[in-house]
Amino acid sequence: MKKKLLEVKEKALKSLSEVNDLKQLDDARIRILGKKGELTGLMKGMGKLSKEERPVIGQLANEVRSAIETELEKARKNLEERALSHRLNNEKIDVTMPGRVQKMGHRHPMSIVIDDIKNIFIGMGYEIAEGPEVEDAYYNFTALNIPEDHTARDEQDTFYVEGEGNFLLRTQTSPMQVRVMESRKPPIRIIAPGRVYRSDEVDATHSPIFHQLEGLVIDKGITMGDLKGALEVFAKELLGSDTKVRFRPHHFPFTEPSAEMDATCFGCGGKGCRICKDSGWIELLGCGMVHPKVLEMSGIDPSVYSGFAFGMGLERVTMQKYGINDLRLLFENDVRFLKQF
Ligand code: 2U9
Repeated sequence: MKKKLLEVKEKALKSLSEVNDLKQLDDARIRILGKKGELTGLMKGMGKLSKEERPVIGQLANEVRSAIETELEKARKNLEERALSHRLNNEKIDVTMPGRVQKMGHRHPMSIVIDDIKNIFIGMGYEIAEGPEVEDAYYNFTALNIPEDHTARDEQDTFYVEGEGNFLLRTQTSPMQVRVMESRKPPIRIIAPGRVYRSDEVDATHSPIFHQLEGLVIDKGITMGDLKGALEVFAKELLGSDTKVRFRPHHFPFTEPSAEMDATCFGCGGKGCRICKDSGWIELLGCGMVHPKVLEMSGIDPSVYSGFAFGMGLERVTMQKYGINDLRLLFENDVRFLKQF
């Protein structure tokens, strides 16, 4: 047994000194120390030894094993160092090769318009309020004075979320303003930009996802005069200082009175052109004085405070500003389209 052990050791050390790569080293390890390896086989036979022999041979077997393991480790280090220096010698970097040109990205036209509008309102002292796109129907409809039987609540128009509660993908950014009214005392002066969702088929003017920007101002003594002043300044900053605005009566459940605001066309200055379909005016936004019931529901006393609100569809503003005639172009992210702005 002793002789056999010493033979295995000698053979093992010899074959380890001859290995040329990591694969050969691994093969040798398995051949010697593996489950069916030479040393393992010998050690399994130790059970047959006498009581006296067992500890002596056992110790020798351990010494042999540890000598082989030390040698294995040494050989592995050697081979790894050899492999590294081989790579360092052969993989030289050719510093004369031309670099890879990184293609520059480009801001999306919607991002440009959203940032422009945000900056105009920040300049007038408004804060930006952002919030959840999955909303409670209370914030999206009820708190905005939208009746239970209103068509906007219909499943044909709104994406409801299955499960407990009455959750939906917000159809407007107004629930954000309700959240701000509930959580803060006036004066409030905010804009809420963001993605909104309506169950619509896709075509040149409709998409189930689009972007809105709404605003809300609440304080003591806010009047329709404040609304007109703020929105006229906004239109002049966005479309040019020669821009004029006009207000037409309208109806929204959350504002009373309500109006739509048109601006003189930035394409022709009001003379009539392709952009304004020869009318000289472009429809820019909806607006109105916040309905007293809406204030009251969010805990603001309408006998002390009043406010105005407005809302615009950002795709439409972007398409008008850049003369884009198909909404789908804004969602396709085709670089040939994007790099034009
Ligand atoms: C609260 C109270 C009132 C937000 C408003 C509009 C008028 C409006 C449309 C423009 C084009 C939506 O994207 S669009 O289809 N919006 O005309 N939005 S007033 O009024 C509010 C909001 C929140 C608490």
